[in-house]
Amino acid sequence: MKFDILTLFPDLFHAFLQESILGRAVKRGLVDIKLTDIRSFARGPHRVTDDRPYGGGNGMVMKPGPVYRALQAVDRPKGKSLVVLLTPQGKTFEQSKAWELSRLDQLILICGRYEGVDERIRKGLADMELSIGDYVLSGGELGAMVVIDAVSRLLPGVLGGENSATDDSFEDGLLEYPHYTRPQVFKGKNVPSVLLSGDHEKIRLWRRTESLKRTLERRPDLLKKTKLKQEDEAILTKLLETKKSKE
Ligand code: 9D3
Repeated sequence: MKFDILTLFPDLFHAFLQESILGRAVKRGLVDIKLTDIRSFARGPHRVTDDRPYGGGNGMVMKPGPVYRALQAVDRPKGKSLVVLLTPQGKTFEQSKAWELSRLDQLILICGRYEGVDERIRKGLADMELSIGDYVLSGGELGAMVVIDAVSRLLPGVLGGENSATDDSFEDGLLEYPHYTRPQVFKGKNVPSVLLSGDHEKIRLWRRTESLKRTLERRPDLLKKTKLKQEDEAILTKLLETKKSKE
């Protein structure tokens, strides 16, 4: 898969792109990432990329011209390609969208800066607008990194085990169960004995119960979205009963 990043701050990406999993994927030719510096498409001796908003008001607006020309300079080989604008007004990026994007041949990410981008970029050039959540960032760069990270690890061969990605939290709509590794006792705290029992069915049930318990406590919104199996429904009913009797 080819990622193209259009940004005013290409240097922000260098360490990220060399990071272990992604860096290895690039070296193995599974992903190809190209940075385009929007400023190099700006005109005039000062290469200005922002300007004052028509109608007045605070803050600056990203000029459409440099972004337009940067996008035109992006190589678009045959295949499925999409232009995504990272903006606080976009739909919130989530795992289902990561899967959707992972089926593309090319993902072109435009990172907004300043108070916002000229509306004609948004409407004319972008196929989709994405936000990464309800908090204020300084620009779209961190958003682009989040999208690249989440999408690239879903591509075949990028993670070690082929199934690694589908085992993750959110893939079945629940939070993960607690994990433990050695030592068996740490600062006086023991590993739950069921995990040492060797009883795989008991361990599976314990983990499923802990997953449901956590999701119920911390992210009840996820439970509403996900279709639960009959076993999960039974566990959940029990959990809700014990919860009630504690109140
Ligand atoms: C004062 C109104 N703000 C809109 C919510 C202005 C504003 C804040 C932050 C305008 C641009 C930005 C820069 N942020 C992004 O470009 C951005 C972003 C974000 O701020 N939060 C979550 N996801 C994203 S993706 C791009």
